[in-house]
Amino acid sequence: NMIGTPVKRKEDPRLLTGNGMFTDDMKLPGMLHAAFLRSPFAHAKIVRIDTEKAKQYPGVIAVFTGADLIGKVKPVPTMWYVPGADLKAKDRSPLALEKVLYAGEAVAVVVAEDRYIARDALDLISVDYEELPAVTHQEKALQEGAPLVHDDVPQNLALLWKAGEVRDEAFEQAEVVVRQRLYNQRVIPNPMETRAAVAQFNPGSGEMTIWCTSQNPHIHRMIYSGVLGIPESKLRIVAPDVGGGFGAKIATYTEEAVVGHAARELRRPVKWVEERREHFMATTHARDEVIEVELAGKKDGTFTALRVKNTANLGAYLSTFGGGCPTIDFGLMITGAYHIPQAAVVTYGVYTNTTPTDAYRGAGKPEATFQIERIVDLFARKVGMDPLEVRRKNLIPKESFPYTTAMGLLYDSGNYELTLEKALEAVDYQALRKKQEELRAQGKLIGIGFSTYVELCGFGPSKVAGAIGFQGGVWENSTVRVHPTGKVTVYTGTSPHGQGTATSFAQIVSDKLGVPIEDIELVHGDTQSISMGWGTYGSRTTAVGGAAVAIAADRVVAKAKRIAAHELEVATEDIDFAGGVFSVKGVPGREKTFQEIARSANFAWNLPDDVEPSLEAQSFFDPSNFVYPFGAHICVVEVDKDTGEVALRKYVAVDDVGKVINPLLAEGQVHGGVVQGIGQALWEGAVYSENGQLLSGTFMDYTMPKARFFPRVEWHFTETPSPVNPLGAKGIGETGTTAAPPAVVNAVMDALQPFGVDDLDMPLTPEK
Ligand code: MCN
Ligand code: MO
Repeated sequence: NMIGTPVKRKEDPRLLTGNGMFTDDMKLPGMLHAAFLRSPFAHAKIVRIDTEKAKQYPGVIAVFTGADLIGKVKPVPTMWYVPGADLKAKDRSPLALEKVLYAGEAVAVVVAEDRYIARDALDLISVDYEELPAVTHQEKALQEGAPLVHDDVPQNLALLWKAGEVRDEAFEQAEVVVRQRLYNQRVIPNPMETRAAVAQFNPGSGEMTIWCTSQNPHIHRMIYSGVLGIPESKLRIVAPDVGGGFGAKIATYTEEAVVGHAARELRRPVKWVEERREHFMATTHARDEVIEVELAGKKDGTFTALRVKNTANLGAYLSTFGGGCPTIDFGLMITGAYHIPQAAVVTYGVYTNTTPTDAYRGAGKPEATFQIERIVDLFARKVGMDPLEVRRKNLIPKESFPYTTAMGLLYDSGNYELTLEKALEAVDYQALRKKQEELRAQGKLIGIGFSTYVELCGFGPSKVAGAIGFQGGVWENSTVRVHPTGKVTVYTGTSPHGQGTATSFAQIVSDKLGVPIEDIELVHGDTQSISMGWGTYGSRTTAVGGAAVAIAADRVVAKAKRIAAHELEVATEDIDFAGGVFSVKGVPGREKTFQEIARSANFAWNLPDDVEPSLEAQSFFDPSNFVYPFGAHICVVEVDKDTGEVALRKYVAVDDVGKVINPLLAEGQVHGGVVQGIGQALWEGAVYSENGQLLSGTFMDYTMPKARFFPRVEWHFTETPSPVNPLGAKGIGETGTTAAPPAVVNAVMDALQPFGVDDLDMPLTPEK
């Protein structure tokens, strides 16, 4: 069995020997290079743009402004339209027209013989701006008299969304109510590879190919097709090797479309590679939600009602899925892993003069988990109970599954106590508390923090998602193709960019077909390879894409069995298939290998009459529900009394993602996710000046987590299978960023308890 085995990544030998092919590695004959001029102001009128000098610069081929693109490149729309959400969506002009709405917005593009010339020529474009007052904070933007980001959107209120219901008495008559205002700060996703695009146009056929750093090429094709006015049949989007995305490469941006248009207009390929400084401003940011939470309950520690208000900063435009993160993704998960009979949420999505926000690893679920896990700790403090006991009292018990939450989601499976008990065992909880007391007596500030989370992922069950307000189906597509040699190519509509999917999918296929992993290749990230696919995000690739692969492989086996039966001159029911060998039941030695059948299927001179040639099958898989991974994370910290520095002493993660396909890759996902989550808790945070300048615009000012900050992240897992896919697998890609921030903040607040400190905003810097 390959599933469950820690197979090393098939991808690595190629990447580690420098044989990867990233977008910036592409060199096409006659290729030109683009560079974007970006607004230095957060909010300004463009009075005049003079590009003449830049156009004269030797080596410059063309300069385009917003006005040059009118009628040629359409505005880029959002994909987030939810019935019932009062939405004022603003499509994005590919290059700014009359006004710029955030520092870093693209104003013009230079296309030149090389990237240095293009970059130099940017300095020769002169733009007269008339600066306007800017607003960067969502609560200020909502106030009367605040500057308007879009003149026709009053109060800058881009969207208003509500769900759930709580009766007023639930709070008025409650024995205990705790309230807290939490700020889930703005973070800036930084994959190793910045964004990039290469576009090539064939003026004879009208066909265009865009290679770009995409997590979802088919969605990009769908949107760019409309934006560029090229039918999907003539537009090909390819994601070559992609160096990480973390959600920031889901959105459909404007630069890629502009590069495509430049290639069409100039009839030469055009490349653009984002600089890191540019990336900080031009690629979507995330989180930035002011969350006011109220939890009602009883003195014995039982929760009775939850009310949440989220005021979310959407930035200057509504990014592709920017509206989804603080609404549905966040709002439906507010009750977390607890039985809370009543719950309600309201989200105000606000335009500001900042970079648009969109998904970042977890996309709404980390914020939901943060608010519930923090308020649970504050509740425990108020009723004078150990946060562990409050959790035990309110976690949805095993017997209650399938369980419908107050927000209307169906948690179809779970065993929350199991992961909690395993985590307690791993840290030796009783002994740890005793040790904490001893060290406290010596004046040391030790804290223990919990996060018992549940996450929604595996997008998505199209019908369920449609019923709760997501529009557009998200299912998955796979073809398993067997060549005459018996070697296998698997096609998927998912688009991995670091997760190791070529390995995990090969494991799935290997178990089904009995073919060695080395004989199985994965093709992904190319709109030409399959009809439609939905990409990699929302930890959906294994649970939805992997399931499609498993089903297609089963169909291959079913067909191969019929061919084998024909060749072995028995009925199909009399054929056994195991370990890559078809054999006749009860007749030792009468057998055919999978490879032999692959050859006969393709050569086809001896097939049953009703069997078509070739050995290949497809699956379009749309699960019946989301998947709900869960777990318990425990963090131990020490706060230095003199410097305020937080040191991580221990971190234990116990996750249940159903069947684990590859424990080595899964553990890697947990390490990466936890580290990013702790990054948000302790160090990361975007900072804007009052007038909208991004002050944390380089790695000098924006602290990324570093390996030396961490103890070993200890990982354990339990396996409660998901009932909604044949693998029983749930997603693990975002569990770390979802669980870790509250575990760390709860631990630090526990450490600071002797000082009566209840809450501090992330990041928990020494200064705070
Ligand atoms: N896996 C497993 N068993 C399971 C589930 C997953 O063994 N039951 C392993 C598989 O090896 C799989 C990997 O974990 O390849 C992640 O699978 P899954 O949870 O299905 O998530 P996706 O493949 O859909 O990846 C998306 C997820 C998201 S949403 C973000 S954001 C994120 C993340 O993955 N971005 C990443 N992890 C990342 N890892 C890297 N290196 N780079 C990114 O940009
Ligand atoms: Mo993601």
